[in-house]
Amino acid sequence: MTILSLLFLSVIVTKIQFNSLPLAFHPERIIRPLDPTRYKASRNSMATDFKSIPLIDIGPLVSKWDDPNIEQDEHVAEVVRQLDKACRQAGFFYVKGHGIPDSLIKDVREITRTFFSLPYEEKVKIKLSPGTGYRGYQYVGENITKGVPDMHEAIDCYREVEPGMYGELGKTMEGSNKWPSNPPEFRNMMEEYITRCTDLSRKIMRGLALALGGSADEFERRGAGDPFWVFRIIGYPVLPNGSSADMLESDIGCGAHTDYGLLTLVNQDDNITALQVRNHSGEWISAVPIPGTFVCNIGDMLKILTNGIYESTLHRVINKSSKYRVCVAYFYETNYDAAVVPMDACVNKTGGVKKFGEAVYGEHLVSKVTTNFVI
Ligand SMILES: O=C(O)CCC(=O)C(=O)O
Repeated sequence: MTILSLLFLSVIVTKIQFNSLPLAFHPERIIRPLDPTRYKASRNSMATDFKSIPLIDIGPLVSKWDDPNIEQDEHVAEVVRQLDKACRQAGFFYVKGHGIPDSLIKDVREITRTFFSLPYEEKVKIKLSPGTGYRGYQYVGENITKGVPDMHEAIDCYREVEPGMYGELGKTMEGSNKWPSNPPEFRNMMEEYITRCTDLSRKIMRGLALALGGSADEFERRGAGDPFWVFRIIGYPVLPNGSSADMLESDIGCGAHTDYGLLTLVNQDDNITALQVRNHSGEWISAVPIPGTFVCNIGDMLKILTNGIYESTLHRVINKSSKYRVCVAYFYETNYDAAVVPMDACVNKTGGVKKFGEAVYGEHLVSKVTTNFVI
């Protein structure tokens, strides 16, 4: 066991640990009033003045991810070095050599386009509401970012939460996904895709664990061994002001935000540039589509764990094109009930002061989800 392993042990408190102690010892961790401002310190993305987003061939990591001698492989070491640099400088990177078939990546986008082209009455059959655990279809403008309606429609999905699974902490998110029956193959295809994205994310997280000086399966053993996931199937309509230089705030497809968890995999249309990432100077850098790749980015939980060494960078989406844009975003998270604090090793590397307080992932998610919708 490495020194970092021991440090991880002390910083991520999982459900098993909660359950092994009487609730009275730490009731504030389980039943705490939700306070969206508590994580404010993790907002203000800084990153560097990057002008472009790096592309990393993660092939060696994908093929060696479960090799017990992975740490000795020089090709993996090069991937790890590039991942580390990208996460420090931009919090964003593209990956190729990821092993998910190109045909599946494209089919997922095509079936999404087919679903969103259906009449409203058909789409609304799987309507999102608090009663569905915030799962299902949301119409254009229903999702709100910082008080402004987002110009997109979407199907939101989450890993299933069974009744009582996480007590009070899980109540808001209890439910199973609302899949459309039209197109008929939608559910099977998306479920296969989610499984593959979960596997791929685990592999990339192994690379990041190595980059931080831990053992490859560090995150799995210390708070992300039973990862929660979020999955958003998104469509951005063509906007009336789309081609004009002065777009209105109300024309933004998805307002500036950071992601909640550890790692996001974005599967975007090949021919429309719409995703933008903010650098340290406040410039918006376009994540121009690179066919066959995923755009990956770091979420708030990884920023907290690394005491800000890795960035959860602000990003937004503006579809200025004359085409309907599709994006399928998979979010790999910690365990639902993981209590995340900066890792001692990262605190030591950043001047010895913890920049963030504890964040219980499930609370963080619920505080965002319950303020995200006009419903
Ligand atoms: O549409 C995209 O490219 C990204 C969407 C996104 O940032 C999100 O859903 O959090």
